[in-house]
Amino acid sequence: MKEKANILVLGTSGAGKSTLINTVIGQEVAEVGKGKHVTEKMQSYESPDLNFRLIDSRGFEYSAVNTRKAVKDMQKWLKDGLRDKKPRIHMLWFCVDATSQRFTKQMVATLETVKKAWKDVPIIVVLTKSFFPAEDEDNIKMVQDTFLKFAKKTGMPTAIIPVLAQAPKGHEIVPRGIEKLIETTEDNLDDAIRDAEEAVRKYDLKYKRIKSQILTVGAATSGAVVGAVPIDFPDAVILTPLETLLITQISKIYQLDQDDDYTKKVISRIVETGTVSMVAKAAINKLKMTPGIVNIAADVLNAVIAGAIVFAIGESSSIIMEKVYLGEIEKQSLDWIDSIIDGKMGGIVKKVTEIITNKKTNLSVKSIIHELVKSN
Ligand SMILES: Nc1nc2c(ncn2[C@@H]2O[C@H](COP(=O)(O)OP(=O)(O)OP(=O)(O)O)[C@@H](O)[C@H]2O)c(=O)[nH]1
Ligand SMILES: [Mg+2]
Repeated sequence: MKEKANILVLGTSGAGKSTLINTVIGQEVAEVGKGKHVTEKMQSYESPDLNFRLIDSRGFEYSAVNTRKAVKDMQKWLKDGLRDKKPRIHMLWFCVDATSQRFTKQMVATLETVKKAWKDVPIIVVLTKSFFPAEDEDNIKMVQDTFLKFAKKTGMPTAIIPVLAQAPKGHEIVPRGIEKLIETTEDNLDDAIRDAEEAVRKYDLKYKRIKSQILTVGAATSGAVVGAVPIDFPDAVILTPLETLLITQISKIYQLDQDDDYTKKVISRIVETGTVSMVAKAAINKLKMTPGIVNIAADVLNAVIAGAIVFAIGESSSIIMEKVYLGEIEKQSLDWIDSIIDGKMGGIVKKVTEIITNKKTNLSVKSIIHELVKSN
């Protein structure tokens, strides 16, 4: 049997999330309240007839504090799903109370915050409590307009569906829209599952990149680098132990097998190229001859150069290890490693030259690395 998709049901407090879930599931599974804040915890519900599970959530807007907590919880759910720490979310149902006839900038902002870790997660907007079909058109337009006007990072919803989950007592009005909601959801599930797969892959790479960068910045600004001066470039070997450690740590982030011969070869090639690279030497010589550089104290300049080299090595390692991790490499030759390092090294030295020439005050390894991170 196919694995069920997971749908996170969001919306303001009392919008009718739990009522909707009960109707879709076909049983009174989720607790429903009367304008009170009923659903405290997130819980998931399923039916053998559906290819998706519904996860009920705590509503927004009950109070500012609660909203913040609810948003944080949901943001975390989505993110943990991308990291396979929690069930993966494939779609959002965003419930908007049609009787309130308002869908605000604030609601879009809240939604965007929830989606931060995965901004392209598909959304279906459910216009709950759509008692009157005559109002559908206006309500749909209101939601569309608000998205168009205020959604900065979020695209348009996959669909906007008016739903009445439960007939009001003593009225002729009958439930509607549930079939269409289920059908639209099921029709979009395959795409949603594929997109989630891709989002998980991207998130994993981004996470690894960030972790590597944190290590790289730490190494580039460490006392060991600053203390490695004066460094005459041919003697850059002084940096080797620090670089080897950094590269090894980065290879661990990319889960490379430390006992594997290929991993060992890759690591030593990065150290070799990174410390004795002709490109690096040429770039640094050029940097040292840049007009204005003479005004900088030799030890500061050397520390900055050493920091920039370590930074370039760390950043290249991350790119290189990512390729190894993804298997996007040719194993016969290691020349591809050199071109990545040379490219990075050249780019970074150029950037450092720019920074130094534009800003001659307060030059330090920290400020340079900070600028490099920003421009990267
Ligand atoms: N008649 C009718 N009432 C509805 C419908 N949907 C929600 N309600 C009513 O609206 C109120 C709130 O509904 P809930 O389903 O508890 O709303 P919720 O979004 O889960 O609320 P919280 O869990 O507090 O965030 C209840 O009194 C429901 O009976 C509907 O389709 N028809
Ligand atoms: Mg509820």
